[in-house]
Amino acid sequence: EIAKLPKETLALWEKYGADESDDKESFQKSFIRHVTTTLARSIYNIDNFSAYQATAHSVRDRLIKRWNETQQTHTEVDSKRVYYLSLEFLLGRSLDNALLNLGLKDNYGGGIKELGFTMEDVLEQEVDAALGNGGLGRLAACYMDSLATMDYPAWGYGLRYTYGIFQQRLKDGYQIEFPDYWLNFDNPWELPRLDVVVDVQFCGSVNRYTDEEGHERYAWEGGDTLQAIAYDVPIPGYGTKNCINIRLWSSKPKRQFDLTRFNEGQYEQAVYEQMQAENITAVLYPNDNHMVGKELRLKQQYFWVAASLFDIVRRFKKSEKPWSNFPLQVIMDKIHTHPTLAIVELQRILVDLEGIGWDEAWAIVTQTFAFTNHTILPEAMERWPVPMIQYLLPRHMQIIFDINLFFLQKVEKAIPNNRDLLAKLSIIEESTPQFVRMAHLAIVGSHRVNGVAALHSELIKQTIFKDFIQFYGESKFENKTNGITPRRWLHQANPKLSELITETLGSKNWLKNLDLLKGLKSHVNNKDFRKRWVAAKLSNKVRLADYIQKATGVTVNSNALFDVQVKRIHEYKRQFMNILGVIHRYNTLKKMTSEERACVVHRVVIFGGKAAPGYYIAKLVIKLINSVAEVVNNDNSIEDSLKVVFIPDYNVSVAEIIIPASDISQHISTAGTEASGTSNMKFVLNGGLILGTVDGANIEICEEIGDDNIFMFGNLAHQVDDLRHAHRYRSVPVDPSLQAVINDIESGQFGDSRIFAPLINTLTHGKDYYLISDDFQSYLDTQKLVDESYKDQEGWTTKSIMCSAHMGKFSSDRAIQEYADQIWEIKPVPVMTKKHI
Ligand code: H53
Repeated sequence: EIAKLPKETLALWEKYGADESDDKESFQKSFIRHVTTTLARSIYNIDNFSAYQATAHSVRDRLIKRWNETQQTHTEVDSKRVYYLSLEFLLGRSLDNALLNLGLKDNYGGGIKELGFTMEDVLEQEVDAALGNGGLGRLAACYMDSLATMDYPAWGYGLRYTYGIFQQRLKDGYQIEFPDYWLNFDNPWELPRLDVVVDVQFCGSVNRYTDEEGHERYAWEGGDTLQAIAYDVPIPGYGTKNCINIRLWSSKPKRQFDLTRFNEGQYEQAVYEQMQAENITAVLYPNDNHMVGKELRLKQQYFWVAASLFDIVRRFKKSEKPWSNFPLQVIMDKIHTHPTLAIVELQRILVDLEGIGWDEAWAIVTQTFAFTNHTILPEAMERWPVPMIQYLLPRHMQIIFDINLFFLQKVEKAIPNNRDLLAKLSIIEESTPQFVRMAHLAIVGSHRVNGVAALHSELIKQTIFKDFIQFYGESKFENKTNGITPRRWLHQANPKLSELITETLGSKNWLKNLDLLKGLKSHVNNKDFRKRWVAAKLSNKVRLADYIQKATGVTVNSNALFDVQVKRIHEYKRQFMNILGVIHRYNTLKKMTSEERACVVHRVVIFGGKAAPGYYIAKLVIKLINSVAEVVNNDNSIEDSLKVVFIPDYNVSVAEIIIPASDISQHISTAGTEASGTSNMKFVLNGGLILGTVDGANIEICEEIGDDNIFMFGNLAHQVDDLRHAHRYRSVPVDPSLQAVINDIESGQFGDSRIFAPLINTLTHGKDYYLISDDFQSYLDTQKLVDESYKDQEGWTTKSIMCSAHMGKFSSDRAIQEYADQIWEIKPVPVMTKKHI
């Protein structure tokens, strides 16, 4: 079409097209232009926040240019794209990341200084985009960074929640929640696409009819229609022109106003309905690894998959390829069971709207989807009541029943006369009411299923999906160990260490090929290198100590051992065991003489993490941590040998300060419960050691870095069932060291002990489901080993260097490469740079 334009028009586009260069002067020009035009301010009234906005807008201009070129290239090449469907994208801040990935940081840092600001102050102004709860959401963000960096044609699809994960504050040691209205100011990192609007239908009824060719067809009619509006979030790759897109949907009513109602005087009713529609994307559900069966959540899920599929199908149809090509053009990875309705929606589109026969449609659907499972916790398994789906999505419920019927017929044919197996595999749980088991639907509707760490991928085959192996065999199930992006989690979060690594290895290539970190091994005995390694850690600890002072008022000594556990507060993650261990340490210190205490390693125990607002026991753990901190931190008799802090409102930006500063971090879930964990990888990559159980990715980290460089303890996954059984039926005595700690709490050492009774009950009367008693002694013993090792500072430094050097495997680039080659079957598409048209 461009070819048809007159030459003069093309010449104008050439001449005036956005020429956003990357040098310092161009940045300064664009900064000043944004201050005066976009922000309508002047040199007289510009503060750090305005400086942030103007910088962000200048970067955004450059991002958009790359983003446009990427989209144009992908349209022209039209190769297979991967669509990453995730209800959570925990992106954190964008400015620093964009500056580094685009290679603008140095020029812009210098440029902004000359304009009277510092880059540090400007970066501090940005609020986190916190559209996720924890590991799952942050993994999605890391994967988008890798997909962009490796030039893959990829899209993310999610929801644009008006409120992200709540802000956590502390009052009297208790968590209180505040809404996270992150869109208070304009958000320069999104491009509203008000022209990309999709209708999404709910409720109504299904009518059967016969089409012109005499085929029986179904039409879903009536009900309510809402609209999904697209907001695009550009994700720049590192050291490439590629800039991919996350499309987030926001809900709004189809009609702005019900005029009849309005005229009839029912103004409030009309506005109410408008609000109902906007409610769908109002808030991120604040539960991590826990299903809450709220109707609104189901509506969110369908709203999101319906809008995304419409968009994907529309893009495919533009190419005018036959439907059989759909799986050659499109692969969708379902991030956990949240988008499972997409399977049903695609089948509905193909059968009801496109008139394709059931079997042909089903073959297309199953080839199009892959399913990544992220947990085996029973409370996180999604099940929806059949009547709820029937009411909201009547046609989908019929399709689910049909999918189940045909699937069970196949099972019956392959393994006849096994009613028990049929009941176990069925997508429908035959209870009252019936439930739809989303994980079963996800397995049946996908051609591949994978877990997220080696142990987890084995466990899903042995436990929750065991019965499916009987039918499918093992080949449908595989492992893709998680990864993290070294760009954000080392280069950006730990500039001093990043600089040292680059200098030592002679180039920045390690940022795109993390295996190159192995090159650090040959420098492990180099005195100067070691000195700088230690200095980088210390300066990160000083930075964290400052932050702790500001956030909690507690003064900590940067020379102490920093012991960190930051993650969602959950019983299976056992922050409770950590704080019980702290009480044991405290009371041991109290019994020591001053001389004895002079020989112990000083510790700062740092906690951080949010508890789901309705998770009573997790919230009590926070209260206990703070009560212990209060007593310990004010006890002069232990002479600063122990400090305990709970850093409020743990989020991505806070993680960027905490992780580089840790000496040891704790990943101490009950064996078999943490699917992978990803912060473990971040800590070790930054030269922090870990204290962990034999669980999730800890196991593979240990394999890579060697067991000399990690502190592992506790019972193994295969022992868990027997141990639980023993607790349940034989009432095993509580471990004596643990009993002593329980007694301390019950004596009122940390305030009114009645407050903590429900928590203590989980150990005593509650059968200790997470096996704290069974692991407690080995936990304490291993903590002693940590102290001993830390006394040998030289030895510790060697371990720290060896840790980082062996972390190549845990780059999200490796993980994405494996997904791309082995599951998604997609190829990189390098972006072709064009002049302005
Ligand atoms: O997903 C992470 C894992 C981690 C796992 C986490 C997760 C959530 O954050 C929420 C729901 C869910 O099913 C799983 O707990 O072990 O590392 C990324 O795979």
